[in-house]
Amino acid sequence: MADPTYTPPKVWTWDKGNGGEWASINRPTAGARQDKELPRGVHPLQLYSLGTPNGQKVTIMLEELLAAGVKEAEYDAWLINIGEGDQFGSGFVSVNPNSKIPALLDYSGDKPVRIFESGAILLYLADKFGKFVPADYPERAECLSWLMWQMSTAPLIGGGFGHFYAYAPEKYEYPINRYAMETKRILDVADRRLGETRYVAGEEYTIADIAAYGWFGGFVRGDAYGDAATFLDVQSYGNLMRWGEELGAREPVQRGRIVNRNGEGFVQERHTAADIDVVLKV
Ligand SMILES: N[C@@H](CCC(=O)N[C@@H](CS)C(=O)NCC(=O)O)C(=O)O
Repeated sequence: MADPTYTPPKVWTWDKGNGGEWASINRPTAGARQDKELPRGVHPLQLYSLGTPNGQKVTIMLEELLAAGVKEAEYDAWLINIGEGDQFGSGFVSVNPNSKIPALLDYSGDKPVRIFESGAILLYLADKFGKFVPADYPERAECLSWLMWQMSTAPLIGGGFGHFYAYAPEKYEYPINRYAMETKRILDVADRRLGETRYVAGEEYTIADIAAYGWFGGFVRGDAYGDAATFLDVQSYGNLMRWGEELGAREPVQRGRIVNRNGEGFVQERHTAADIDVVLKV
């Protein structure tokens, strides 16, 4: 049972046994924990990821690019098992010093380019291929503003609400209330915006939608954090539901969502389109 009268000590120290779903991999230090090279496939784009909300953003984007006819967006997607600490291997850390999926290497130029942070990867791919981001201002500013907004909200939804609602060793009322309120406020921002425009950044489908769907898609489908959609009454956000159902019906979204995940109906690693086709039976 948590101590309800906890008083922080003058200097914080790490309590290894503090429990919770991710306790075994969490440490208060950065950097590589073991030597481990990353695998490399045949395509210029090498993605190291896991099909979490942040990981799905990138595979949805790559599938959208391929569906739009961009053949150069062919990619190898390697599974990084964050539960087993793959993100702390030396190869992964050299691509993302922050040890979090997703991370991308682009070998198409003279020198490999590394990109980490899902928002940066979306923008890199959008700019590289000239798709899903407006070229001109003010539309570009609107798209980037909503993209950054999404990036800023994800830790509150995932690290805040999702952690305390689904993963913490006990249900604590204070943080669940705090982050449920904040998550509902964020859902309301999206709902109001989608009451004004068809897509998040305006009338065009952009990387702002792809980023937002990674997180809101689970609430719209009702598969985020157990029954969190009921707890947060997500059905009441009519504009968000309309948008989420439209995006969920897009074939590239359905393809990207299943990549780098274990289990039936999912694709652990993607190296060709056929890896996904065979699972979706298309
Ligand atoms: N802001 C980062 C967040 C990435 C992130 O939090 N990734 C999580 C999975 S969704 C992760 O790799 N966690 C592993 C860890 O914390 O050790 C992004 O959007 O790329």
